Amino acid sequence: MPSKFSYQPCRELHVVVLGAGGVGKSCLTAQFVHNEWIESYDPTIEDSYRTQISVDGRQVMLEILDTAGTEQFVAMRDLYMKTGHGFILVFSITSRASLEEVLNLREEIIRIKDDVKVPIVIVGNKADLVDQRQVDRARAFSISQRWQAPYYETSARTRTNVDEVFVDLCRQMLRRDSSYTDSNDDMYHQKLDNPSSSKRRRKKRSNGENRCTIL
Ligand SMILES: Nc1nc2c(ncn2[C@@H]2O[C@H](COP(=O)(O)OP(=O)(O)O)[C@@H](O)[C@H]2O)c(=O)[nH]1
Ligand SMILES: [Mg+2]
Repeated sequence: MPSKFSYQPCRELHVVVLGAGGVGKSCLTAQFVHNEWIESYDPTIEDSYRTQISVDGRQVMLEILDTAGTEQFVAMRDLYMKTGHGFILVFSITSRASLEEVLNLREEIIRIKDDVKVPIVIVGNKADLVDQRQVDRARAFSISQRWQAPYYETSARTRTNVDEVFVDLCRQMLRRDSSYTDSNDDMYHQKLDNPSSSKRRRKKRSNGENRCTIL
């Protein structure tokens, strides 16, 4: 008789959410991990979350670091950038300055990782605030094309494109998986049918291979 439990290797991938203060990093992370909208976060809180998702039939354990622009963070930034497998670079469509910050962050990531093909998703958050838009879509798309990194406009408030951002990044990271897996040290087996083994998430809708998504 087949076993009640199936076992499958679960890849652990480290995601770092970066961007200027106030762009919505914590709100996006909370929407993705907990499916909840939290109006106001302590901007100095930096936290990490673990959540398991299924992407194209593969189980992935995501360790998501929601960064905060605190002084300690500046000191630790190199470490996060070194250990992160994929990066979500968030700006707010209501702030041109926050897009400039994303440009700087990407430079820094590439310098530290010494890898121009590092998995990145560019996120223009607060897309619900249409009247306050300061960043043209065309500008963001041209950066997306130059970097060959997908661009999504999201709203953490309405949960628009939130899952899509994380799933896209997962796909990119999985594609590069072989280069991360020099050893099997961080591979482990997880009892998939045991609900207590991790926070379980709904299976994500497949978003095809669209590289640029707008509302
Ligand atoms: N309208 C709107 N406000 C948002 C959105 N995301 C975040 N906010 C607001 O922006 C502020 C900063 O969000 P937070 O996630 O703490 O930003 P962080 O500093 O990047 O982590 C909060 O007041 C949120 O309520 C969004 O998509 N739409
Ligand atoms: Mg925050």
